[in-house]
Amino acid sequence: MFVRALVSLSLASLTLPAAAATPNVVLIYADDLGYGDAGCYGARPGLTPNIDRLASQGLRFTDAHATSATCTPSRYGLLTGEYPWRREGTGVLPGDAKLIIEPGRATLATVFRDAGYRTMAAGKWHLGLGSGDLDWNGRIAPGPLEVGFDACFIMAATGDRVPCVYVKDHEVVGRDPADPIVVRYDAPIPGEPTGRANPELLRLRPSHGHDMAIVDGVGRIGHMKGGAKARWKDEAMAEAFTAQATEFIRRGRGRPFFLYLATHDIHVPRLPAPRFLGKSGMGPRGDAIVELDWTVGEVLRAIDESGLAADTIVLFTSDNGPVVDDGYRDQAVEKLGDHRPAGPFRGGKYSRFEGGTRVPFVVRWPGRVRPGTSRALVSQIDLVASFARLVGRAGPITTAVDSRDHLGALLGEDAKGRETLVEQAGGLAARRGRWKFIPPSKGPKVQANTATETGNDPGPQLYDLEADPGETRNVAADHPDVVDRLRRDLAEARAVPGSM
Ligand code: NG6
Ligand code: CA
Repeated sequence: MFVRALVSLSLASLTLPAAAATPNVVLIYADDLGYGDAGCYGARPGLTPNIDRLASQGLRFTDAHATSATCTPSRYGLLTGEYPWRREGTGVLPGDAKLIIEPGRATLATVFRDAGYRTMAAGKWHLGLGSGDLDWNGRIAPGPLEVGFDACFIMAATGDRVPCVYVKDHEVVGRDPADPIVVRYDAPIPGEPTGRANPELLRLRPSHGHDMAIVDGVGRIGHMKGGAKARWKDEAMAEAFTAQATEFIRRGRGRPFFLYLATHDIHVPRLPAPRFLGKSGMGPRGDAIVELDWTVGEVLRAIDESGLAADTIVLFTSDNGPVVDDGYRDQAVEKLGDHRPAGPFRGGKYSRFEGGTRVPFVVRWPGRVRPGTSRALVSQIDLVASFARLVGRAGPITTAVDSRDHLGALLGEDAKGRETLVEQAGGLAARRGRWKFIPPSKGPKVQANTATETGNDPGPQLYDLEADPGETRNVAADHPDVVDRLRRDLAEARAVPGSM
């Protein structure tokens, strides 16, 4: 295994850029966007013109993965280069969770910052803030600024979790000492209405959960009081994050920059700006895709108008696969039509089938990355090590234990990418080339609320993704040797960080 790692390293270094390069890097991280949700991945033409343009000018990957099938673990893996399942407490976090990345640890952001880049996080954070018992009315730290970002404009967790306020650097935006913010997840706040007790106050009804605090007529997860002036408007959120991102880009020339733009779209609650309503013909879920595409267009415009296109890598991807009903009655199921959010793949968000982690992934770097399609197996876990090489960082990042340098694959110089990969949705699954293995597991085969096929099965599952991308035929019984190989792969990965 060690030898294998050495061989792949030396092969990769054949494709090194001649000198360390310092292009700007803009990482657009969509939320819950499935493999099939963009036009360039099979959605109806015209739905996502900007994402499609990005893909036509760049390299579109067909076997790219988030580390996990939900948000917090994928973001943890992407930023630290350590598989989240090695750590307790990396599951979907409540909005009052403490920061789960240790300050001082190397991250994707410190890789760029240490190389002299300006760095910024805009959008969804969902990795916790503070060190426990955070006072939302005071200094909010540690957070993005303590793990490598020079600046941030974020929401703490998700659009459907309190607190429903933005945090800029170390402070809630628009906080008012006369109207202090209180956040609790353990119990309701006396005197505050809840979605459960006061459904008449809701403008968007839940289908499951989402019946605690009511903020702007929408039931959320968790309870909150105060901060009336600081509360976000859901319909203006994409605009708010996009404005922060484009302003950061337009500050432009001089030092190179790294922008991590983690959109709220297309997570629930799906409340896009009024001008996008009805644009997709698929209800608010589709309209949120149109809004996401608008964000991508604005980012590209800022880059192009600043004359930075040739010096800027734009990487567009998503944190996990798609979900249709994620807890609000927003017509997503009724209006889906023949749209297939996960494309040809089975499962979606929360699933160990491919739909859970296989996501859109596009790299544009004009003049450097030849436009086209890549079938290389790539993962967001490798961004830390790959970008570390790009910016010429010396020596390995010892804490990014699972991150490997696959810059060659990301730039289209290596058609193969990873040999193996671990996928996570609660439990783990393994990939080796065309093969996909899901070990036996208890638990429901279908998560009822979201109608997700989880991948759970009491027996071992093996799929040949080349012959059967939709994971419809379990061939474990026909290939005991392959099952054995992938079972050992998983056992090694658990025991030896970086082995897979
Ligand atoms: C679930 C929420 C779902 C979504 C998800 C996290 C309920 C019933 N469901 O618990 O709506 O918020 O967590 O999504 O509360 S993620 O993309 O941030 O991982
Ligand atoms: Ca997500």
